[in-house]
Amino acid sequence: MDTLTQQTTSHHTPLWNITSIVSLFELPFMDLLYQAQQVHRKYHKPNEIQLSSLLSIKTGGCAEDCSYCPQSARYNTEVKAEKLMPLDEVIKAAKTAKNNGSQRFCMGAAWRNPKPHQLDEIAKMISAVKELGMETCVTLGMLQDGQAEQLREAGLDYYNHNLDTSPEFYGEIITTRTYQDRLETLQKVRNAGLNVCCGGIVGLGESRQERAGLIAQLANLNPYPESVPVNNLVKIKGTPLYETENLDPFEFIRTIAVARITMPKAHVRLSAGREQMEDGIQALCFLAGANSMFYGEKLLTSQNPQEQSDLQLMARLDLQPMMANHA
Ligand code: SAM
Ligand code: DTB
Ligand code: SF4
Repeated sequence: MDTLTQQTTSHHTPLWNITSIVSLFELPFMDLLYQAQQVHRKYHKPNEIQLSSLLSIKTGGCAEDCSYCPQSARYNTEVKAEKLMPLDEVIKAAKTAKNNGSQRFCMGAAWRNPKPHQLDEIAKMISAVKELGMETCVTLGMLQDGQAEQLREAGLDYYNHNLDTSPEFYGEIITTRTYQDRLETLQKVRNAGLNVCCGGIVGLGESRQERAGLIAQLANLNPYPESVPVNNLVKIKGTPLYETENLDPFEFIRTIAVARITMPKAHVRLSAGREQMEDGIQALCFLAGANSMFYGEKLLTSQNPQEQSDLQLMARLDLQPMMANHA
């Protein structure tokens, strides 16, 4: 294992090293999927899928330079900066998501980190969504001491904060915050007793070794995240990664399978990128162990499949929505 990985996981003996994870990626595709499906069946109901809806409560104008992101103020994309959404609009969107069958409501803000007065507003939103009987999740960037506790007291169930890619490739994608910053926020979330939602993006131009490096980081978190979103890069015009070459969809499926094997109890979420993905590929993602997805026609700023088409896909695959409160 390289030094950086060792440093960042030095609080315990790493369970997974890069070599063993690369070996999983290198298995014959059918063997890998078979192994992933066996692990999946041991820990999860094989025909259930967890549905989360996303809402961008603060869109655009972000100070960070994440080179995939349409919300960074540094890139000229179609996303325009907006103010924090008022509470009543958030409640309205959450009610709609609930009526459509979603069990978790995730609110995202395009911030480097939330300021204290902003966190007070977010706390109100969390409490209101929680009162509707939904699971709550937010993704607000880096957190200061005490902020995770404030969110937890408001009724937060999950905090999403992604590692995005391997420590080695990270510098090619983001320069305005470090890998260590991300690990520190994740530790704060964990210490506050919140569930951790942490994953990454594939198709950024990283190598297989680097995809394995991301999975190693996630799987070696102690404990590993309860929820692991695997995003396929959505290429947005105006972002530096717009012209990145498409990743072979089977390599994306391999990444899901390796996440499933290394983090057996986690909810592995087939996240961004489904709108651009054929039904057959999505079905293979579910076979590889994905048991969660974003439901609702919009992600944060980009399109997700229409509810009706997802309901049809689920019916064709005999997948049932997971019941709330046991995720
Ligand atoms: N601003 C906060 C932060 O980055 O910590 C929270 C919101 S941010 C948009 C949440 C995550 O969305 C990112 O970490 C990234 O993994 C994912 N994401 C953003 N743009 C994406 C894209 N074009 N394709 C796939 N995933 C993307
Ligand atoms: C995550 O891992 N993926 C979601 C959620 N967490 C916040 C965001 C995907 C964003 C895709 C690009 C967009 O719609 O702006
Ligand atoms: Fe900002 Fe989050 Fe987008 Fe990075 S991913 S530019 S922090 S909104």
